[in-house]
Amino acid sequence: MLKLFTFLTIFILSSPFSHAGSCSINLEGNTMMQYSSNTIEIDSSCSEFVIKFKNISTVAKEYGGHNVIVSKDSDFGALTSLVDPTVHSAENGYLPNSNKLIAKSPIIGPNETYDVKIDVSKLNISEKYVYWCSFTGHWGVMKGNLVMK
Ligand SMILES: [Cu+2]
Repeated sequence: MLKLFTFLTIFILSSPFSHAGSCSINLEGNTMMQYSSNTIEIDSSCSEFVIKFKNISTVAKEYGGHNVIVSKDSDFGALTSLVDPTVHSAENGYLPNSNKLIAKSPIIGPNETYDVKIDVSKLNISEKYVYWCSFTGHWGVMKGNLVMK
């Protein structure tokens, strides 16, 4: 009986209903070039959605920092081709300004955090969105899907 109760408690706490109305999520980037989540669901009733990003890697920012870029999946190829650390600063995610960038953070180093704020009114429920790290060589692995619910 206790086991059943424990199971039900865990089930209820982890069900999507208990998170209804949450307009933020915690996301980490680690030493293995991995995000802690490969999918982020955004409640379309949110006006703003915040990805609370933390770099938990031990690799120095200039050798392998992390960030979060939000874009349409269809713009991913064009945007990654614009990444150039010799021209653009880490503060700008090694990217030029572009209206294809829906949200972005600077490249951050170990134990640094950044709140990536997404204007949900810019998102379309029928479009495919992705979030990815614009440190050169990272986005092949550090890429996830952003899903509107
Ligand atoms: Cu990275």
